[in-house]
Formats: sequence, C-alpha cells, structure tokens
Amino acid sequence: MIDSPIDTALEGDSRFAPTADPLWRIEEEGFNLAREHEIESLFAVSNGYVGSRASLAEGSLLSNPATFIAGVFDTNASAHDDPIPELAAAPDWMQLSLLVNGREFRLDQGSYVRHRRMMDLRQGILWREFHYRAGDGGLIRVRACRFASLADRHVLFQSVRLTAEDHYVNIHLRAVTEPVVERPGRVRLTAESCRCREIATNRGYQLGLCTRTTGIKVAIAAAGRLRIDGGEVIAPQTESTPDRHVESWELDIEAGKTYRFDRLVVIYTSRDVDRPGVMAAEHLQRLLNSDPEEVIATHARAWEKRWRESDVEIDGDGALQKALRFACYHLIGAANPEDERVSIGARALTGEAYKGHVFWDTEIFMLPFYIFTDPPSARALLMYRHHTLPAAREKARHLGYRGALYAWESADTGEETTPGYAVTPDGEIKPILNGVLEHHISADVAYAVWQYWQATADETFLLQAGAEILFETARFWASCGRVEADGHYHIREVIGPDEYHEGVDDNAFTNVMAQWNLERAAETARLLAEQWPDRWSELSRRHDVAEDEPSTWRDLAGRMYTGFDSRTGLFEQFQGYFGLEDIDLAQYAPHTLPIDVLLGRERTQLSKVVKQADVVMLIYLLWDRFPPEVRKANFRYYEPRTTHGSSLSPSIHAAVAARLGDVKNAMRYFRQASEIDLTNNMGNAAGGVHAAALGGLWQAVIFGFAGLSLLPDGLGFTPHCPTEWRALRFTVAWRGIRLHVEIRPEAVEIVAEGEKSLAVQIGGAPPARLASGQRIRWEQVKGAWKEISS
Ligand code: IFM
Repeated sequence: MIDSPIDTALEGDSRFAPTADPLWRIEEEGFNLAREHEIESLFAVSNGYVGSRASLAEGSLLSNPATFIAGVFDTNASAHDDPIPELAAAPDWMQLSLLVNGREFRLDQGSYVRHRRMMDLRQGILWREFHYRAGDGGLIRVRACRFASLADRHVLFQSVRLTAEDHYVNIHLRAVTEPVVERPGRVRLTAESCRCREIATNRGYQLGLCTRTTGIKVAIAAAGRLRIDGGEVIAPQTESTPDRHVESWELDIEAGKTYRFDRLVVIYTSRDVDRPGVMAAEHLQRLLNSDPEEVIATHARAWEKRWRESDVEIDGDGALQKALRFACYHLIGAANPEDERVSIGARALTGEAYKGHVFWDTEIFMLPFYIFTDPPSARALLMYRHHTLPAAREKARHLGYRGALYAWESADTGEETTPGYAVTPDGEIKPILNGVLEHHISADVAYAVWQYWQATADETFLLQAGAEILFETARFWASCGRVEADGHYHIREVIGPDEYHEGVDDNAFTNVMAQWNLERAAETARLLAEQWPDRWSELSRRHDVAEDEPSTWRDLAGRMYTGFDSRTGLFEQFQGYFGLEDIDLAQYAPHTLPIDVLLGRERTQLSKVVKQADVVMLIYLLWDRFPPEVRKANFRYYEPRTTHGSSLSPSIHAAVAARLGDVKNAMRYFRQASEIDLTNNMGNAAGGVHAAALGGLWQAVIFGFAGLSLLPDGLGFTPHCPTEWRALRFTVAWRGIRLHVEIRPEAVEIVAEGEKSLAVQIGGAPPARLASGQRIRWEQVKGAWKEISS
C-alpha cells in the first residue's frame, strides 16, 4: 500500500520535508505526456538569476529542458535576416538517467506507480515521488527535489533518494551535464571545454560555455554525491569529453536502505565576474566542504523571509488562495535585487516564449508587487531602464524624435528587439509594427518610476536615475506630436494597448499617459530646482534641458488631445473608433481561437473589438484623475467590447470592477485571470508562465478588492471584497514601514511595523495616524467605515 508518499519525501537523514498545508502546494498526479510542456513551465524553479523548467530528470519523448540565466542573450546564428537576441538555453544540470535491473526508467515507457509532482510554494522546492517496478520484480521508491537557491543565487540543488522496497535491485545512475540538444529556432549555449577536477577531497567538474555572438562566458561547476543511509559515500565513475561530463554509479541496492544522490551546481558568467570559471569552482568547493543541509536551510529561510513580506491570505476560497500564492511564488522567483542590468521577460525565466524579452509587462503589471513587498527588487528593475536610456535615446533619434523612446521589446542592452514580422496561423507573413509604433512604453516606464518614488521616497534613486527617466520620456512626448490647427497637441500613428488596431491617431491611453508624463516631469523639475538645485543644474546642463522646457511640457500637456467627450463621459479609444462596426461578441462565445483569427484581421481592425484593457487600463492607472461617473461609463462601454485576447487583460478588469464595487463581475474576471497558467486557459502556458498576468492577479487583490491607493503621506484602502471571503490578509511596504492589513466583511485592522508613522484612510473615514507597533481597527457602521480604537 502506497499512501501519500510525497508528504515524507526527504525524511530520515534530512531535516527537510515538503510543506504539508495543501494551500501552499500545486500538485500534479500521474503523467500525461501532452501536458508535459505546461507542467515544465508551471513547476519551474527560479531565483531571478537562473531559472530552470521542470523537465523530467530522465527525459521523455516531449521533454524540453531549459535553464535560462538572466541577461545571457545570444542570437540565432542561422537566422537569415536581422537576428534577434534571445535567452540562451543553458545545459540541463538536472539530467539523470536511471537503469533498474538493466532497464532504463522512463515514465512514457515503464510501469510506475503513483507518480506525483508538487510545487512547494512556501519553500520554493519542486518535489517528486513515485514507485517503479522493474520488469522482473523489485519495487523501488524514488523521491526527489530540486531548487534554485534564493539565498545564494548562483547555486542550484538536486536531490534524489532511492529505496528498494522489497528485495535487492541493481541500479545504474548516470548524472550527465551537457549542452541541450539543438532544436530549430532555439538558441543554446554550446560547450567550449569540459574538465574534471579534483576539488579538495570531493570530486567536481566544470563545463565552460560561451554564447556565439554576444561573447558571454558561462561556467558551470557541479558535483554529484551518492551516500548510503546518510553514511558511506560511494565514488562515481566519471567520463569527460570536451562538451559533456558524466558521473555514474552502478550498484545493488539493499531492501530497506536509502541511497541519496545530491547534486550541487554553481553558475557564474562573465556578466557577473571577470573569471567565471574560477569563481564557480571556488564557490562549489566552499559548498562541498559544508553540510548540504545548510544549502537547503538557507534557501528555505530566504523563502520564509520573502513570504513574511508578501504572502496574501484569502480565507474563504482555497482555489484562489493557491492561485495567488502561485502568482507570488513566480514573481518572487523572477526578480534579482542584486542585478540592475537585467529586467524580467514576459515569461520570466520559465520558458522560451517571447525570447526572454522585456515589455511594459514588467513596469505596469509586475513592478507594483515588488514596490510594495520588496522595494530593492523594484529599484533594480527600474535601474535597468536607467542603464538602457542610451538605447532609448538612440531609438527616439533614429525615428526622428528627441528624448527617450524605450524599446517595445528589449533584451540586455535596451535596443529594440521586436521581430520585424510574424507568420499568421493561415501562413501569411505579417509585419510587426509594435517596435516602431507602440510608444506608450515610455510613459509606462515613467509611471513606474513615479509610483516607486511615491511609495518609497527613495531620494537617491530619484536624483540618480528617476528624474532623468522622467525628463527624457517627457522630451520624447514633446517631440513626437504636433499642435495642430485645432490648437490641440496630437500624437498620430501609434499602437495602443489594444494591438488589434494599428497605426491609429490619438490613442487615448497613449495621449493621456503622455500628458501625465509631461506633467510629472515638469513637477519633478520644479521639485529638483527647489530642493536639490545642484542636481537640477547638473542634469539640465548634461542633457541640455533649456530653462523653459518644463513650462513647454506643461503647456503641451494642457493642449493634449484626449478624445474625451464631456457629454457622454467617454474617451474615444482613438480617432474614428466610435464610427467602427460594433460586433456582438456574445455571438462568438465561447471561442477557442482568438477573435482576430475568427473575424479575420481586416474586419477586426474595422470593428470596435478590443484586444485587451486599453481605455479601461487608462482608467485603472490614473484612477484619481477621473470622477466616479467617468470611470464607470468607460468601463461599462469598453468591457463588453473587449475580448481579453491578451493574458494582461482579465486581471485589470477584475481590479477595475472591484474598485467600482461590482464584486460579482470582478470575481468572474479574477477567476479567469487566476486560471491562465493553472488551467492553461489560453493554451500557451508551454512557453512559460505569464508573468504579467501573475502580477495583475496580485494587483487585482491589493488595488482592486482591498482598494489600496497612495496618499501624499500614507496609504488608503477602500475594500470591496466578496462576502464569501472571511478575511483577506496581506503586508505592504511604504517608505520603510510595513503595514499588516486584515480586511474582514465587518472590520479592517492594521498594524504598522517600522520607525515612522503614516496616515491610513479606510473608505471615506477621516485619515488616522498610525505609529509603529500600533494597531487600529475600523468597523463598518451603517455602510460607512469608522475608526473604533487606537
Ligand atoms: O506586452 C504584451 C502585450 O500587451 C500583449 N501581447 C503580449 C505582450 C507580452 O506579454
């Protein structure tokens, strides 16, 4: 009888076991080859420096192992036209084959019993367990785990425990490290050298690799160790060729004894250090001289700390609770506060889709999670935009503008990396214009800078980087449009968030965000001139900011054409939108193909069908700028016309509906957003998790249901939670203070932790001053929030 094996996966000689609470576990029972690619994405382990897909160690017909190292981009040497940099797949450090009584174990070929995988969200560990019966008898139990250390980002760890359950079994274990196989369209790291070296008394080996065109060197040092029942260490047989290393053990295992294989892997690249090979070898040596349990312990402690700062508890809905933890798990694993020269790609380090490229997804969808839970990660991500300002300036200059126009898609340098064309499902070659027309990215970056500055008051960042980004993006907006005969400033031929409509004039999202960007830049110029005049004169001198430039920014902001109709309270998504064909989307529901494929590209462009939140996105981001009736009117108008053809859309609709008090609708969108990866409801999770959708999910709870808003001297909350949630608990950081918030249907309680005090406002109640250690409770009395005690 085999019962719930995964609950005891590393007992015995280890202090570590999987988290028992089901609300911290995402589980996959059995094995379905067709689902393997999405499982690889969902169960990926990552620490922001390195991420590995959850491929089966022994492989399967469809396994697609890939490890990505942030910032290690290369181009596909065989691409005919302009090659696009993409994250290079590093060797599969977890590859491990197992022969039992001479038969190779493969899930797609053998007889296994109760195969289970479990993503332990709390500890950031992927566990696996199954029993395997070798043809002629001999049942063995296999328990495994792996992780990318959050405490020591260069370290990866794998452990496999084998136990013969009935009688002697002969096993042959082979741990192979080699470049991943070549596949069309994939860029991979190839080996330059492989050498085996004696590291102290422990064996270890090292693989040296290099990108083909970007010249980044990568060193992987690793060592496997097999022990019997926590005691005797068995030495491996080794074989090395220039591009692979194999450690193998062949032995009869005795019934009842446990054989534990641990593999420690250390990665350095020439992006981090001058001599990655030396660093990797030395680092590995240090680890081998210490207790491997310490590697697990420090990793688990690092996760514990991050969860203290970022867990969101939903008491009353287990499925959403898990989905939210799944979202936070991937967000925590996506960022690296220690590297400000990389950002997070649309699929983070979990898959090949979008080639590891960075979009507005990072600043608008993911960044708020970091700003309010881990400001150093947020800062590092924004510094990436500062380091890539030269490329953004160059893009603007190349297109005939001034200032900084960020790349719609970028890799490590910040240069534009959007592919020039795509092949449509019906084989047509379609030019991709986003790289030259989707300008709103510059305002999105500026928005993120401002949000970070408001939430952290990080003066050093503002003075060293933030102000420059605000000025340069404002300069771009001041140069890309024109004041026309009607006296308004128009920005023509752009793509807004709704990418179904290309080359449109005066996209409301773009124009109003640009207007806001111009205003914030002018405000920052005034702030600097008043409070940091030296920095202001230095910046204005270095970047040639004329004395009257800020007033020009203010003037153009005032003249901006916004498409707002004061009679209806509606923004026209772009000029001419209201005259397009109205299509009743209900007629096409439910549809599995994207609506632009069903309708055809041309008809979609001539219709009011919207791909993803566009005007709704604008209302969401600049909420306080619009009166309640305008927010509502625009949501009511655009919501039925939006098809959510992008994973970025449902969470924003959830957040806006919640803020409008339409909790039922909000919950519908929230569930849809929560299932994007977990049920693969868009059908493309195989390419990696949808990092923006995960960030959006967090925002839907914190900005939507909890109604978080930034006040000049603190935070506000206007809760609109579903009645079935008994409690919503979370922590947010604000200017060095952490607030622990609990929202229940009848009461809100907040405790502050930190050195200062802040203002907290619940609903329309007068703001209260909350000092460190103090707890305040508000209750709803006749529908209005009232402070009860301090
Ligand atoms: O940035 C998004 C875009 O808004 C919609 N298409 C996918 C991109 C990457 O997620």
